[in-house]
Amino acid sequence: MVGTTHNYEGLRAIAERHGQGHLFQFWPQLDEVQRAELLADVAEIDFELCASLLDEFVRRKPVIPLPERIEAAAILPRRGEGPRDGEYDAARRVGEEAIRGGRVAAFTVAGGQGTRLGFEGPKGAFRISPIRGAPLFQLFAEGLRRVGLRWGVTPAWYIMTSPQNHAETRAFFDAHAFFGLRPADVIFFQQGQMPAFRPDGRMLLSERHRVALSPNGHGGSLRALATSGALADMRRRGVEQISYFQVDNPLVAVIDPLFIGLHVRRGSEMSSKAVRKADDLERVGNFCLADGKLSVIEYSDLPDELARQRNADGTRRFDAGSIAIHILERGFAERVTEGRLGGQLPWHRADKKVSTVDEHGRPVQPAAPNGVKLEMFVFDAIPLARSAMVMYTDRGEEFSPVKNAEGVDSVHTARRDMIRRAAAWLERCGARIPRAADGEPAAVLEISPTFAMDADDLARQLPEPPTIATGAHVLIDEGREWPCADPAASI
Ligand code: UD2
Repeated sequence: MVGTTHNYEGLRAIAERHGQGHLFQFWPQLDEVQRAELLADVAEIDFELCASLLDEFVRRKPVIPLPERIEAAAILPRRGEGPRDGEYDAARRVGEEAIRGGRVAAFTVAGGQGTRLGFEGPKGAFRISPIRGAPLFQLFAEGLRRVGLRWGVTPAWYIMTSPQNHAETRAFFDAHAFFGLRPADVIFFQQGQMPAFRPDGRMLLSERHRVALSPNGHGGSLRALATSGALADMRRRGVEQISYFQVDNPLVAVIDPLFIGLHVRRGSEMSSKAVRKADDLERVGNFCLADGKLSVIEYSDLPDELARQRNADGTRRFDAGSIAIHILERGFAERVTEGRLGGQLPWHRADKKVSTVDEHGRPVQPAAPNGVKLEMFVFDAIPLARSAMVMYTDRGEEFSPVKNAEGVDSVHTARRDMIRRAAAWLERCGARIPRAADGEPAAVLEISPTFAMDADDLARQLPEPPTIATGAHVLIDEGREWPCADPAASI
């Protein structure tokens, strides 16, 4: 292997110096290919960074001090009512102008492993739509094509993968002809990784020749945008605003002119969408003012008595849940990622079961958490913004994540919510929707995002409302099938 010896000596010396020489304990028994893989893993590790985190986060459980003052944040409404009417109309126009000018790009964080979903493969390849079985990536691609049809410019799309799913994600787009997008406008890049540690600070091997590495959290996206050259590519293309969303939300509006326009007009560097929480303790981050700064406090960190607090009128005091939809100004992303440690956000510890090997190199599947993983969260960038805003959106319109195989935030609830939203849009266009006794639509409905991006768009497109019979499967699309959109794949 070219350069193996040199790499070996250099990397082993760095590992030894940081007390991690055991990563090489099986070296004499490894073949050439395995040695190269181990060296590639070790080369990924930022030993200095890891060393600086061990005492605070790994050897003991970090005590994250709560801010002294936690107050409710001011959240903009979804619709401009009364005096806001003019502002919202103007903002929508500003957003549309930015799109037409090619100044907006989409950005999907798709590096996570869909472990909870039990799906083998990149999560974006998961077939979710109720009739066509269109995968998540297809729905986002269709949303972008709709933007292109409406405003003449199809935004570039940046997709952050991880080393675990990068090749498969690219192959998936290739196999499906990029869902009709120009391949040059879909840019993939990989996020960084962190090793998992034993509680004593030693890094874990997942196999005799592999370090237990895993993605460093969606907060790693900022640094990855910079180091991959994606930010430079945006600059070349004239992109100024980045529309950020997670791969797991089939209802997301990939590009929302109103949201972009409000963000631009208010001079916000990082903007966010929120939904009203379903209950006091819903497992979403909470928007609040932490010592006067707009921030998100994870549900697990917000004391219960605060989560349950009420305003004088009975409404929930901390009611704005984070749905991980943001606009980042490109200049802001550039500013926070400057320098060697640029883009570092606070680290969060998670204790996890990590497959490893024993001292003889035999596989060990732990029954209880044996490893510490460290991740960054993108919302921790919000307090770094000179100016930041949050607006409410409607849950039924924009948020139904696919996280679990069953139960809450599952495949079932996401499909149900896609059908509910299609029904609401069709009703707005004058269609009569048959309903079951429990009020749910008694038909399977799907609207391709290429056909319409919201209810108004649908009204503009539909010559007349369709007739929908009980039990019917109604697909409204542009009449073209992409290779994976198998019409027989009705789910
Ligand atoms: C996240 C938020 C939660 C809420 C919820 C909305 C955190 C800690 N919590 O919950 O407040 O907004 O989403 O759905 O963020 N990802 C990567 N690389 C990584 C890790 C994750 O790209 O290293 C992506 C992943 O592919 C997915 C997204 O980030 O698209 C969310 O990850 P998650 O499922 O771990 O987030 P979750 O459910 O803890």
